[in-house]
Amino acid sequence: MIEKSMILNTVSEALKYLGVSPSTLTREERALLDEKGYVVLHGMMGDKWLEALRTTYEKLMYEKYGKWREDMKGFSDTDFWNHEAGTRRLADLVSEGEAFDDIYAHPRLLAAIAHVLGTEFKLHSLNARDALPGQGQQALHIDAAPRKEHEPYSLVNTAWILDGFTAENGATRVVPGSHKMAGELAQYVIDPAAPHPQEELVIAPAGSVLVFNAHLWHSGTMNRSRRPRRVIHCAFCTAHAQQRDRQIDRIRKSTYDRISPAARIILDV
Ligand SMILES: O=C(O)CCC(=O)C(=O)O
Repeated sequence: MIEKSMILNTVSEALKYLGVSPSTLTREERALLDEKGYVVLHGMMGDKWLEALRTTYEKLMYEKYGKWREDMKGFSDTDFWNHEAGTRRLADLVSEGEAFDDIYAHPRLLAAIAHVLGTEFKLHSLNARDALPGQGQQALHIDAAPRKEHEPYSLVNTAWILDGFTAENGATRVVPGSHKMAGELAQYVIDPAAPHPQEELVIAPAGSVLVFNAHLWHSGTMNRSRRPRRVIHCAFCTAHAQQRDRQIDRIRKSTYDRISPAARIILDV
């Protein structure tokens, strides 16, 4: 248990106090991150926490879009950096509810981030996304700036799966190994909107977390079900990069006071 008054100065110290070490992940999980560029961590959210996350998620979405309905009309998102018609999105959830506090401080998650980025990292963004029925197909893309050969990775993204990913409901597609390809995706793929011959659809139960190197080619797919497919995306960048949402300017005092010193280090506040 970390005392609220404890002084931690670095991510390495924060990881140590959270009990994170390389062996927090299995050898196989680490190998999947290295070779395929992604791994699904199972059983990350228990039933009670999942319910709290879904409830908070729906409350915030209700405030923004009104009640979710299967026949809801597509809308274009006007206040989110990545406009995407037909998709409910929320940005910067850090100070939007206690249920989110344990996401970016989860030891297994942090072990995965440290495996890819080393111990000099911080939260980049904490957002939510779910496509309405009949919507959500995206072109393959990467979330990080293109990397030159031999440059280190700069960003890792994660999808906290609140509704199990199925073959029908718009699961994320990924192209295994593509994180190793330096340069622009357009150098390799003529039509990023088309199915890719090597793509895999990530099928995973609610409560699990997809961790993927943000240089991995990936995209949302169309939600062909009649239900929402809700995820929270929690991304991490290297320590000297700019956060998507600069927490030092944005965090509410009540959030700062509530979270642990280790979580504050991860948020860079
Ligand atoms: O939600 C997903 O399945 C992926 C979303 C994504 O890649 C994006 O919005 O950039």
